[in-house]
Amino acid sequence: MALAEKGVEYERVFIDLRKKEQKSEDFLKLNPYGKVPVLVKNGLVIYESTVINEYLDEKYPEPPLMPTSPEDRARVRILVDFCESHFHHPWFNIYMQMTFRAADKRDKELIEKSKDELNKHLSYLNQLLEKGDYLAGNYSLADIAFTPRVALLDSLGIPVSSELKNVTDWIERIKSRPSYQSLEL
Ligand SMILES: N[C@@H](CCC(=O)N[C@@H](CS)C(=O)NCC(=O)O)C(=O)O
Repeated sequence: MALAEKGVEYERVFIDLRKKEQKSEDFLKLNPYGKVPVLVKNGLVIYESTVINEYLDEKYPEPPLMPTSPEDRARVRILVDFCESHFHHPWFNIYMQMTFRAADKRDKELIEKSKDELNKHLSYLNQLLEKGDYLAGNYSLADIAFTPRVALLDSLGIPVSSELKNVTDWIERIKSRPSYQSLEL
């Protein structure tokens, strides 16, 4: 989405996680962590989505995906970290891992616990969204960080409560952006 927002041309290379292609010798040469995404550009290799997105915002400044003041930038970074360290890990990740398992091998208690925890985090986002259309002022890397997670909630069986109207509207707002539409998911 960051690439699309910036209007940078790119080629997507799909890595099949279920086939563990991310742990292949060739892939590990790009990212020793064995995880997607990785940005490859004329021999330059960058991994970790937060680092990739900040690189893209610095390299292609228009349109900006970070605010200008150090204080507002810190706020965006806190939200990106919240997404990574509290929303994705552990709960979203646990939930996703469970759905990868055969139905009889799923831990139902853990599934319910992760749904509850994710909903608590969504309530917090709902509060933040009282102040505006996006998480931290203008559309930013904070919204982008959450996109691959929140866009999947419905299809993963974690419907966002209708009480969290700010969150449902925000997800629709993100999905209606040309950058999201261009992903051809
Ligand atoms: N902190 C990393 C996390 C990347 C990550 O967890 N990627 C997942 C897919 S969303 C992955 O590649 N999982 C496969 C694996 O861990 O083997 C980032 O933001 O880039």
